[in-house]
Formats: sequence, structure tokens, C-alpha cells
Amino acid sequence: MLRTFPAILALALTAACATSTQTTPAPAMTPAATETATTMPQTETPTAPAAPTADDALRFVNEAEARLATLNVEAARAQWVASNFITEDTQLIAAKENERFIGAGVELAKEAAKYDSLQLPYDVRRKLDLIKLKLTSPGPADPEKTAEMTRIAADLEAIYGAGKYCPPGKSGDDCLDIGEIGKIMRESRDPKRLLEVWRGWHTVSPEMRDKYARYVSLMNEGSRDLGYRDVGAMWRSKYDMPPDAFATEIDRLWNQVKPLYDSLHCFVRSNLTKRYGADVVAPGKPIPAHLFGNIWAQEWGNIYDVVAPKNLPSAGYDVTKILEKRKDITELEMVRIGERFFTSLGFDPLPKTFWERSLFTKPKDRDVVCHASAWDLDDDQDLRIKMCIEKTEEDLTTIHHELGHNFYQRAYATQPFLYKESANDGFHEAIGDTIALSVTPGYLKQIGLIQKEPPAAADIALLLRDAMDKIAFLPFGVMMDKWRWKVFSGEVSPADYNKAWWDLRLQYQGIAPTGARGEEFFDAGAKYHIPANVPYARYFLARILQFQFHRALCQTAGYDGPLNRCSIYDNKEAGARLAKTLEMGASRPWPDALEVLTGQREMDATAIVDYFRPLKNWLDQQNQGQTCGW
Ligand code: X8Z
Ligand code: ZN
Repeated sequence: MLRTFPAILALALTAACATSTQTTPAPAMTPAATETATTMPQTETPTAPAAPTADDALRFVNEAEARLATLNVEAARAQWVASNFITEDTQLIAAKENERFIGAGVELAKEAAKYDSLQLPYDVRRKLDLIKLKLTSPGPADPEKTAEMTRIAADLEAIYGAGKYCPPGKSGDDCLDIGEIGKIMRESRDPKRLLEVWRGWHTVSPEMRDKYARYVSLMNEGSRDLGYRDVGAMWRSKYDMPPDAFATEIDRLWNQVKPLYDSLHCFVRSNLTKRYGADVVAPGKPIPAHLFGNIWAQEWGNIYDVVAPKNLPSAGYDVTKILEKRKDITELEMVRIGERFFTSLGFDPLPKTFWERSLFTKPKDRDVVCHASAWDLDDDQDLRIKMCIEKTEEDLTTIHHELGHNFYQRAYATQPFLYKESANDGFHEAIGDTIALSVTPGYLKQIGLIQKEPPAAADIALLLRDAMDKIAFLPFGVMMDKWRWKVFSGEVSPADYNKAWWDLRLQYQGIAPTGARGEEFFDAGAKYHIPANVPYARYFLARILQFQFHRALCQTAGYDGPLNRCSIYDNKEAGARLAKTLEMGASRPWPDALEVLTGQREMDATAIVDYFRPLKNWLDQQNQGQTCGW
């Protein structure tokens, strides 16, 4: 989505802005001196344009900030409507607004580069850098090409949003949308049915293939105009470090957690073999992609029941079953539960308009983009989520995730427009998840969802259930952008899109499709963030960061015990520390924000590794005698 507005989006900017018709510089940014006619050359002969000065830079930044802020709000509103009512017209309107935004973004990014060699005050320099990096999909200099690019972008997202699998001979209501597909993946244990539905969903994306290839080429053209090697290099430049250093950073963090993933993979595979037989899940081989309870095999918690040993002391409750039974807990009430966690930390309740304007459940009468997102429509108080909530544990977690975006947006609402962003995009994705880590058995008991807290002996079961979501996700979080980086750089050409996709799925996740997946398919396109062009390294970073945040906030709360039992619910000290970090927005490089929250200046996977250490030891015992790997 957006590109800007929804915290997940990507096309243009990333936060919506305030009322935004301001055109005058904010007082703090007024030029120190104004050039007058007497300082201009007094000659008739044509001269080279005067070299830009620090005052020019300041004036430019102020004007650019005001202009982007205005366009951002307009594009956000058009995008909101387009995602809530998928029609030809709403797509065209959204594409048009996006085109205006991108046109301005490109123009301003080029202009910003003119000040590269000047010595400037901190805020002016930082804002110039942010202007240069604001776009996720930079448009080519030719306005017609930018128009084409934004139409393709709207089209791709609409194809995904309206996508359905129609079984042979079926049509209309008998076709399955992503919500129905998700339910079958979650609940069915019939490998034939799972494979059919898995293949069914992947019929949605082949029509995206040519459009996507063109989209990539147009974005690349735009990125080169701005001085980047390709769009991937531009995306990797957004982390206050050189792009190659960022790629190395991802590899470093991945190598810290890989042993944990390998142990989990080994354990899950041997139990899937027990369940489905060696002819379906072959020992020592990659695991078939359709058996994980999730259409993308990105989180595996839904098949916990298939892999957990019967003799393992259990947690004794199942949040999905509790939600199904509790008629008083509606989808809206699930959002209220999430909100109450934030208010317990000291944050203000969400505004009335949040409840009036959000989309909480799937409308019966129209296509909407159901992929969950959080929006900031006016860079101030008009916050919303858009979700097709189902009464499951997974969606309760996602609600916390989305609200994390909204509370972040509100915390930085007092910053100037260009700082209305997270410290880095991994921070935005990590906040709600950090809160969800505090949804412990103790907390569930406190809010009356369960009656009894499970004993310490249930910790392995609890950790295993968590790891099947959190640890299983990590290689998926890495490979998504590894694929795009290769596509953007040209290392992978359109003729090899699918091959490269499955090579990376194999290399990182140890999974494989059942049956050949040739180039007539475009399996990457069956994952929302590819057609929606949302960068994905952020989610990998968020998985690492959220444990680092959780550890630090639990320390702040004075907690001393196993981290999987720590909840910061109702702790105002932890809330204040979190709020202080969120309020900074993007005003400082991310290590500064990380230091405020955790005391550390580096992203550090030891928190997630320590959290799961007892499970890792247990898994390694279980795996004895197995041949792990693939
Ligand atoms: O896209 C999301 C959020 C919106 S930012 C629902 N997530 C990633 C995904 O679904 O693939 C959250 C976890 C990873
Ligand atoms: Zn998110």
C-alpha cells in the first residue's frame, strides 16, 4: 500500500502529514540571512548560476516538506478509497494521485542532491537525505512513464486484492478468496486438499508477471535518474548506512538465528513425516510448501497440533478456540483489547474517528484489499486500520501489530513532516509485535480470557508454539527481498523469476513446491508485498528488534524471570520509555532511537536467541538420531 499512508505501504512516502496547506517555513527553519539584489552580480553578461548556499538549502527543505505533506494527504485519501472499494475508477484516481506524489518526489530528490557538498546544520542535512530517499517506487523522468508505472502499481494491487481461486467448473460464490483459502490452510489436514488449494491460490498471480517485469524496469529507470544502481540499492540505502553494509547486516543477523531455524526445521519435518508419511514428506529433503498451515509457509503456528508430541505438558488453552466460544468478544472487541494494552502503558485512547472510519470486517458486497494495514490519513489524528478480522489468535496478534503502527504515528505527529516516520522501517513493524509478546498466559488470565496460568513445565510447549511463528518466519523474511534485490539488479531476469524464487525458498527455508513450478507461474506474485511493492527486509528486522525491545522493556519494568512470561501490561515506566522512543520519529539516525529504548546502538539477535534457548536445547535432544538439513 501505500506507499505512504498505510504504514505498510510503499509507493511514495511513508507517513501522512498534517493539514498541510502550509507553504511558509516553520519558524525554527527560517533562513539566517536573505540574499538581496545588491549581492547579485551587477553585470549584463550571462553568468553561471550562483552556487547554492546554506540559506537556499533551508528554503528548499521547508518548501519541499510543505509540498510533499500536502500531496501525501491527497494520495492517502485516494489510496484509502481504492483499497476499500476495488473498482476501475478508484484505481485510476489512486494512480493519478500517486503519480502526482511521485512526480514531486522525483523532482525534489533531484533538487536535494544539488546541496550534497554543502556544510549544513544537522536538521537541514538530515531532511535533504530523507527527501532523496522518500520514494519506494521512483518514477522515470518522462511523466508518461511515471503515469504508466503508477497505473501498473494500482493494477497489480487490485489483481491481488480481488484475487480468487475458482475450482474447475465453479464460479461466483463458489470461488475462494484469500480469507477462505487461509482458513482451509489453517484447518485442513488433508494433504491433497491442501495441495489443491495451494495451487489454486497461485493461479491468481501469473497474469501479474509481464506487468511486474515492466514495473521493475520503470522503477529502475527512476532510481538510476536519482543516482542509484537500481531500486534495490535505493531501498537498501534507507538505513543510515551504505547499501552494501546493510546487506551484510542482514546476513549477520540471519547467521545469528540460523542454527535455531535449522533445529526447528528438522523437528517439524520429522513430525510431518510421522503424520503424512515419507512419501509426502521425505526425510532429509525439503518440506513441501503446502503443509505449514499458511499459504506462504511464512509462519507455522497453525500446525502446532500436528507437530507437538502428545506427552509434552501443554499450555492447556487455545486462544482461537476461546475466541470462537466467547460470543461477547466480537471482532471490534478484539481491537478494544489491543487498545487497552496501549492505554495501560500510558498512551491516550484512540480517537473517536478511528472507530468510525476503520474497516474491521470483510464487507459482503464488494472486493477490498484484506491484507491488514494501519493508516495515518492526515498526519495528525485521523488514524485507521483496515483488516478483515477473523476470530483467531493470529488475528488478535495482527491487531496488536497494526495498532503499534497507529500509536507510533500518533507519537510522532508533532514532528515536522519529514520526521513523521519510524527510526527505520523495522521499528515501525516491531512495535505492535513487541506489545504482542506481552500477551502472556499471565496477562490472558488478568483480562479474563483464561482461568488458570499454566505451570513452568508448560514452557517448552509455549515456546514451541511461539517459535513456529517467530522463528519459522525468519528465513522467509530474508528471502523475499533477496529475490527482489536480484530482480532489481538484473541478476535475475523475467525469464527466471520463478526459478530464482524457488531456489531462494529452498536455500533459506528448506521448502519446495510439490510438482514443477515453471515460468508459466509467477509464485512470488501470490504474496501481497510483491504486487503491492512493499519492501520486506523490515519484517525480518522487526522479528529481531521486537525481542530486543521486549527484553529492554521488561528490564525497565523491573521484571526478572523467563522472558516468555514477562508482560509489561499496565507498567507506566516501560510505557514512558517506549513513548520517548516513538516520539523521536525519524528525527535522528536509528541507532539513537535504539539506544533510548534499549541502551544498545546495534541490532542484536541475542535477545531472540536467549528467549528461545530452552527450546533450542529441547529441540536438539528431540532431533538426536535425525539427519537434519535438506
Ligand atoms: O504485512 C504485514 C502486516 C502489515 S504491515 C500485516 N506483515 C507481514 C506479512 O503479513 O507478510 C506482518 C508480519 C509480516
Ligand atoms: Zn506492519
